[in-house]
Amino acid sequence: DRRGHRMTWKQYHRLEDIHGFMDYLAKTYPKIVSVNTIGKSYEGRDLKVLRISDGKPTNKAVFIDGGFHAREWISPATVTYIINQIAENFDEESDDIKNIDWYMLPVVNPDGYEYTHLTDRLWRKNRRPSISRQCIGADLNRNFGYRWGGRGSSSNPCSDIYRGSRAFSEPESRAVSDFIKTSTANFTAYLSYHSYGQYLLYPWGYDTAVPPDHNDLDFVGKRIAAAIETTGGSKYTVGCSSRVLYPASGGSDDWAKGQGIKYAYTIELSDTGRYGFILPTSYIEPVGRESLAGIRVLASELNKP
Ligand code: ING
Ligand code: ZN
Repeated sequence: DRRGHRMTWKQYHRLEDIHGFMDYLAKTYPKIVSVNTIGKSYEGRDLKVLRISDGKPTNKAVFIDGGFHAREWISPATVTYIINQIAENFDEESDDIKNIDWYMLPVVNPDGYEYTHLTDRLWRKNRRPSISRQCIGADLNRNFGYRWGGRGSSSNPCSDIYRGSRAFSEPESRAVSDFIKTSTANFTAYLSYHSYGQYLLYPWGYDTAVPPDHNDLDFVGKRIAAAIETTGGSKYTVGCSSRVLYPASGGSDDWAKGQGIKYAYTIELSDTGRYGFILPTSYIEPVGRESLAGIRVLASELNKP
């Protein structure tokens, strides 16, 4: 269309529209936006990360992803909402936002995402057949290599929480970890958007233990949750994932924390269960707006000396 892309935040969009939107931003704002394909999914789709940065060498970096689980459509919609707001208004943004290099991967699981649009709306995993070919898909959020294979994950390829045959057996989780590990960016926060339940979760997922700096994670998490509630009214429960939700090993936030990224969170977006995964499109803008308020608070916390 006139704007050069087809994204709206009034509908859920197919992968092609999301990728077209990212490429449009890179083309329109080449001084601050770039798009990098960090790998391919099992079925060969691009894994595209968008970077927004003014290039200051002193900037900290934040990695944000969405779409780990195919059916959680509000997640890619929210990540693209955040991208749109920061990229389109970068010059007017606060120094807190400008002092961060933003890396955003809206769809970690593009094969699953397309499958939920075409065949099975409630699909969760990726689309790689297991060795026995009996069942399809691994849970990408059980496939990361920090305490892989423990509680809250399954060795059964037919389970929705199948962990894969080994840590990073899946091309999608492997690409995320390779990118973060080899990047020269100074990552100090990692956010992974899921749905649903309205939780702001921090490690560890693999066990009910908490990291030594859990008070910092809890403090910043509660500030983010307060900003979300003030902006949009949604109440988020903040806590250690294995305690407030359930134990789950092989999650990306545990792995990010294990890499030394201090503020590692999994955020379960709206709602609390009325619609669940099938969240009406009228929620996209309100959820995006309040999530962006949370991001602004995170940025201000990261900019404190
Ligand atoms: N929830 C996350 C899941 O992967 C989670 C919750 C994340 C628990 C990280 C523990 C650690 O099960 C959804 N909705 O996918
Ligand atoms: Zn999820």
